[in-house]
Amino acid sequence: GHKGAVLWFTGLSGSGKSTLAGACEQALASLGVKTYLLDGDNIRHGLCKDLGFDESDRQENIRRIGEVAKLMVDAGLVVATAFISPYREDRQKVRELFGANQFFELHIATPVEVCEQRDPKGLYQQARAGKIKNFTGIDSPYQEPLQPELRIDGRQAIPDSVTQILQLLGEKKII
Ligand code: GGZ
Repeated sequence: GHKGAVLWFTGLSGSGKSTLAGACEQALASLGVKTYLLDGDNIRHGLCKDLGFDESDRQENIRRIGEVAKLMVDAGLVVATAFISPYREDRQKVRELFGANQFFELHIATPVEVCEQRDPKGLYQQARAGKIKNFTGIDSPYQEPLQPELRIDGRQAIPDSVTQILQLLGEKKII
């Protein structure tokens, strides 16, 4: 058996958080853990499709995702979320929805220069050209977690990061 928990991935666009969250979901599923991945594809196109990227819309985005994650954790799932979630206060409010050892803030720490170099969707280039406003890391802030449960170097190999995260979940008696 396992307990419900949320793996709250936070980091810049292009940091690798969605890839890593997906890899964790797969690894957990193969261990027989009931998991679900919340990311931009299933949230920003549905529940949060009315929201953009100014500060108040990001705040509301993270609030809704936190509430959905809470329902899923109450149902016993290990939920992985992959959103920039750039504001410390918003992440703290989500943390407060959960009990001790239910909320794992995982900072995917990839330098903005590296994210911009990767630029898988060409968004940094568009932000530099002024075609996208309020782009995180360019003209909108990213407030790094001060005390995340784990800070992961976004440049290391995905399987190594997955191992680190599963080890933490084991230590905390989630899985
Ligand atoms: C940051 C933006 C923006 C702006 C569109 N700033 O790399 P992606 O494309 O797939 O991930 C980014 C995603 C960020 O959405 P989140 O819901 O994670 O953001 S937040 O937690 O701040 O609410 C990026 C794309 O949406 N995108 N415009 N201005 N990222």
